[in-house]
Amino acid sequence: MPGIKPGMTAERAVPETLSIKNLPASLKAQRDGDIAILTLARPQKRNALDDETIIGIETFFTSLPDSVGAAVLHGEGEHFSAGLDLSELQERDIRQGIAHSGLWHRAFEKIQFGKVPVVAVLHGAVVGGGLELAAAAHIRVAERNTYYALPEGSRGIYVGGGGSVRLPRLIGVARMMDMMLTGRTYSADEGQTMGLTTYVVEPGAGLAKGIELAKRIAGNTALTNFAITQALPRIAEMPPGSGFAVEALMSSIAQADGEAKSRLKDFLEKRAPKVKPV
Ligand code: 1HE
Repeated sequence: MPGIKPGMTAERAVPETLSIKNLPASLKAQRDGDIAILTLARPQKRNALDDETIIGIETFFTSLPDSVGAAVLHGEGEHFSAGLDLSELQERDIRQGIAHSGLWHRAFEKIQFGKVPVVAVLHGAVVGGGLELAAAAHIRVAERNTYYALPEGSRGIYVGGGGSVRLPRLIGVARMMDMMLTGRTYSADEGQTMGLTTYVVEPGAGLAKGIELAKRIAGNTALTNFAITQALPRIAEMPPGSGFAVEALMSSIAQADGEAKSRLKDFLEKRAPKVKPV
């Protein structure tokens, strides 16, 4: 089964092709019930991100059918992604460089502030633009062999896929500076302490975990998922007074939804599961 690794249980291993127009050969789209799976499928180039792949990522996340409630993003081969396709970094002038960065910004915005929550499943190298891509997702599942790096410093370039905006929010400016200045790498486990890794799993088990989480997320109401992925990060950046006001509005909108009312009723009438420790 393309895009599926060992570790998936039999009842889960049923993804089918998801038909999305104009996807490049470097991307594969699949569907497993109410979740969509996007696979970086250029393992011979370590899933290096060329322009057509970046445009394809934007196409995928803007074309998801309404019936999809969450997405999983992962990579074929030994590595999640080697970042920017360095063979495309030709003689760009400043204007073209800004446009190229804008292309990445637009595509990754469609992940972070797109239609559905996104779970990135990581393994091997998650470097440069590959780390910027992973940082745009809402949850990161890292197989234990994952390593994070920002080799831009040593290549004489700079992040351009939103890394300066998203990564300091996850790991802080000082850590990002160190990674870029010295080429320091971090493991999946270290990433968990720092805020890059959300879950650590054994090698080969990432996709199954990512799909399990995405299915759970897709079972939330669409309005709650919107509040969590779109309102929460914006409220967190507001001055407290504005944040409290927007939170009050968001929470009143969410609880007024018919689906919320029926879920609360289910709990009160003992039909819904209780919260349990894992
Ligand atoms: C590539 C790329 C790439 C591999 N662009 N072609 N990113 C980097 O600086 C990371 C560069 N890549 C590496 O350090 C290594 O390739 C890896 C550690 C990721 C994997 O090593 P390995 O031994 O498994 O593979 P490899 O033999 O190095 O690479 C296999 C092929 O992929 C080879 O091509 P081939 O034609 O010789 O087979 C490599 O040239 C090719 N390849 N990585 C192009 N990145 C929006 S701004 C973002 C800025 C950045 O992302 S900067 C960081 C760039």
